[in-house]
Amino acid sequence: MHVVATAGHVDHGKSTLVRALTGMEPDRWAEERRRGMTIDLGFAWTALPSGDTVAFVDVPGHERFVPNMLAGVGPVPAALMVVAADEGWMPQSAEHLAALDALGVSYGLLVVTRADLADPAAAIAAAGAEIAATSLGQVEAVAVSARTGDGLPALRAALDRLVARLPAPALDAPVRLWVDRSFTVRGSGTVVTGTLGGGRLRVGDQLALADTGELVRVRGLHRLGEARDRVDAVARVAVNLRGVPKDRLTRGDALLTPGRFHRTDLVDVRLTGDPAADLPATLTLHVGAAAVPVRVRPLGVDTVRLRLARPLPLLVGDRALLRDPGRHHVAGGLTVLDVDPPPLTRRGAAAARAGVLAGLDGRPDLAGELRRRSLARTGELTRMGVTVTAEPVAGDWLADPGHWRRLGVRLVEEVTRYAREHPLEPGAPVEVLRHRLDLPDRALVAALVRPPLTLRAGRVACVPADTLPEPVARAVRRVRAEFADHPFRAPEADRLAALGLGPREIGAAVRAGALLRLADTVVLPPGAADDAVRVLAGLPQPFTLSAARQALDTTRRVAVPLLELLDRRGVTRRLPDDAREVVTPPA
Ligand SMILES: Nc1nc2c(ncn2[C@@H]2O[C@H](COP(=O)(O)OP(=O)(O)O)[C@@H](O)[C@H]2O)c(=O)[nH]1
Ligand SMILES: [Mg+2]
Repeated sequence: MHVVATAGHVDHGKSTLVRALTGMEPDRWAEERRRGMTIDLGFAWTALPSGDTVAFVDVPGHERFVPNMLAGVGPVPAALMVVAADEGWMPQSAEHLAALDALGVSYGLLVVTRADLADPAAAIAAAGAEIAATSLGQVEAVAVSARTGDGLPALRAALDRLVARLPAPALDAPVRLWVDRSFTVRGSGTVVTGTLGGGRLRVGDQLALADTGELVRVRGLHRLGEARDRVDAVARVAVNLRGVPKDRLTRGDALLTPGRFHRTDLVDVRLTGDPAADLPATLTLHVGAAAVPVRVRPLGVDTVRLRLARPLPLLVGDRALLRDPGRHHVAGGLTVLDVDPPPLTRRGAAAARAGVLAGLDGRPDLAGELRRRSLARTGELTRMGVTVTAEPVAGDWLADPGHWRRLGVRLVEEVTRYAREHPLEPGAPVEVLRHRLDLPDRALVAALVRPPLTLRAGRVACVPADTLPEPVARAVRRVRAEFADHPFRAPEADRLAALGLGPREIGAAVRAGALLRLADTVVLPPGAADDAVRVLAGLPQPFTLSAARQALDTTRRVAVPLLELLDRRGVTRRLPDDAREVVTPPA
């Protein structure tokens, strides 16, 4: 299916044309039929000669209903510009064309209607020239009379040529269905309709409501009035939602594939066409079927920041339109450049931002996003419309390669600096490093650790192990000298303290391999455990604690934890009667 919108001045025959092509009544409201004027969007469809189906979104032409017109045109990629042969180019022809141009609509036809009332040549020439100057470019023109039926077969053939040129929809794309109508059906509950431009919907799907993220379930789907289990883009679709209260959804809301869109109330955009120098500070942003008041902050020559009155699920590259509702006039089109722009708080930030935006074109680009953001989560980027093809550096984090290399260098510097500042600690805590490198996640610190860095017990150290500070090294040498005659006689705690060896210094010496620690303040020379096994292996097996103590020439204060250490290492074994035996004799 293809979807095409009408556009053009009021009373130029848009609805009559849709009626003639489809046999369906696009004006749904009694008031519309009574007044003979389209107020809201109308929907109708027909089969073309090729067998393809085209659905029409028929829009109102009256200037009071331009917001309705924009809601219909917003999600539709092609338009029929309708001009009456007897009236020619009119103000609303111009505003509708400006809207199509602002939205970047590039597929269309010129249909000159009421050709039974006047020679269509002048209207074709005038309208053709206006259209050629827009995003639509040169379009095919067809003159028709809905009254006589003249030109309708030619128009059907031209429609076939038009829809054949439309780009194929991305069926694997996430769904963003802009709601253009919402109503309740007795027994079914809430139904919304919209133009599905990409992706596919299935009965049973879970979708997120764009304004709150609330999850809802698809209870039923209709396409061209028929119930379906599945509807693929492009399509006009009616979605019956389970558990959604009446009036919960209105035009401009959206149904989304959960987790795939970034809701934003702040965007940086490029104005297209000839942006007015004196853009009003408040305007209405029209995108998809939504219309939201925005505050405009100029940044560069053609770039501005928009603060939206409520968040919308926008993507980089989205086309939208700014309109001045007071002055009934399309102020301009725009392309969304950034849906998650940085705050502009520092002095000069706006100018710097303008410089960045000057280099953006609204085409989502992974390398560029990473260059600007340095680090980003995969999900964050896909939610902005960026296709992620790079491997994460850690978890779901992606990094700009240059930034990542610089972080690796800085990490070594920070670890070394920390070791200087805290010589007694076994390395810098990951959290401290995360903070110093201003990283959002500890996993990133861990991922940056590579030789000469090591990560152990939540700390990053630089190998070779940092040498002990001189006073500690000196104290350790003194202690070890005192072991010379009685290698298993550990100095008392106050002796260690007198030498300047408190728990932290002892810890540093132990980690440096300069001492063996049995308990808080019970230390031996580093090879003492192995020496002890050699001594104990010479005893009659099994041996008692007392025998071990005597053989080692030491006290219970040392013998008990030393034997426990050897038990833990599996070189001695404790028997049920508290005696021990050496399991693995020393080599
Ligand atoms: N003679 C003639 N009248 C037409 C033709 N198309 C539309 N009209 C009349 O023009 C008026 C406005 O048509 P309508 O379709 O409501 O215009 P819209 O506002 O553009 O939708 C109606 O009175 C139609 O009957 C045509 O081809 N020939
Ligand atoms: Mg109409």
